[in-house]
Amino acid sequence: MRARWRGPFLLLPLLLAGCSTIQSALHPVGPEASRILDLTWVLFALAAFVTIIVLSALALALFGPDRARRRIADGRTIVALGIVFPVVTLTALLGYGLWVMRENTSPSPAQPGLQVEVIGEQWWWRVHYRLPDGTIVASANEVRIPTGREVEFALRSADVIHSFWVPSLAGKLDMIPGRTNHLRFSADRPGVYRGQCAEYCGGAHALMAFEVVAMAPEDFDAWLAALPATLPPPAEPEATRGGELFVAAGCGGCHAVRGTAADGTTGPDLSRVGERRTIAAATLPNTPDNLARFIAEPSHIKPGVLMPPFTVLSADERRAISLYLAGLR
Ligand code: HEC
Ligand SMILES: [Cu+2]
Repeated sequence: MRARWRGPFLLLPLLLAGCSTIQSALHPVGPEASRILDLTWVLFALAAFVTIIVLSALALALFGPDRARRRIADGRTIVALGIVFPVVTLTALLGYGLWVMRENTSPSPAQPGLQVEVIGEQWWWRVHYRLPDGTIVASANEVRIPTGREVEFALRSADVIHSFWVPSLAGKLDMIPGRTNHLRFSADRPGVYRGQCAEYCGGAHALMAFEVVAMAPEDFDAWLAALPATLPPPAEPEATRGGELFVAAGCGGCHAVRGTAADGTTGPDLSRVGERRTIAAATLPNTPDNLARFIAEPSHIKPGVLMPPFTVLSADERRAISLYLAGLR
């Protein structure tokens, strides 16, 4: 292969990365995302049709016979194709687009299903589940939902504008300070669907992602019912020591673990951090090693992060804390 052709070929894997389906508006997994994909194809088809008409008219105007050129320059043609056609089609598309949006952004109907509040923070997601009895249970950076049931999201922001977007499940909706936006959607099949903040919100914006885990309804109900419970203290001595260090190091000033002295609310709730798939807003897989690395130098993993480094702790101490956290499940 000649050298100058090699560059573009080396870029191909980058394009193929776009074919992954975990975060793809082209692979909808629920009725809301399907409606948006339909809208996309209608817009695409119409845009292609208009492009063909415009290019044909251009070709005719440049190279066509005199009769055709006079036709195109005629006032009636210009009014029909230049004014009437765009006004009619754009009005119809606007109506269609508004209908698609209204369907899942209007507040819930009479019978509300599961309600989840998600609050965008620089640069992570605070999650509140509302239990059937009205209690609110905190979590972060991962939202679990039952399949086949509509979930109502109340979207807010704690600081600047963020945007909540899970392409496989629904359209994006901004999280605006001082206001609550509503979004409803459901997932057809169990799976993990990635979401990403879709509005630039400062330094670590690109590392502000989360995951929606759709579970079979029975599994979800059992999980939600067990969520508020206090976990038994860890069995291993190293994890027990980690729990003591967690409090002693002051982690509890910013993080809460239900049933312990740690009740801070500045950072993500860590009551069940051990069962989450990722840490630091879907930046790293959740393993004890990664937890220990993150605790030492969070800003090496996530530049700009609002958690201070804990290099004052020894490697053994960080390991003990990471084992304690990994066991919170
Ligand atoms: C000054 C407040 C503050 C203190 C003190 C603090 N953290 Fe954090 N922590 C944060 C913030 C803010 C985040 C969110 C970072 C992000 O993802 O942008 C965070 C994130 C985390 C996460 C990832 C959570 C998740 O859901 O992804 C872990 C684990 C964690 N902290 C552990 C600790 C431990 C252990 C300590 C004590 C050694 C500690 N933190 C002390 C503020 C703090
Ligand atoms: Cu953002």
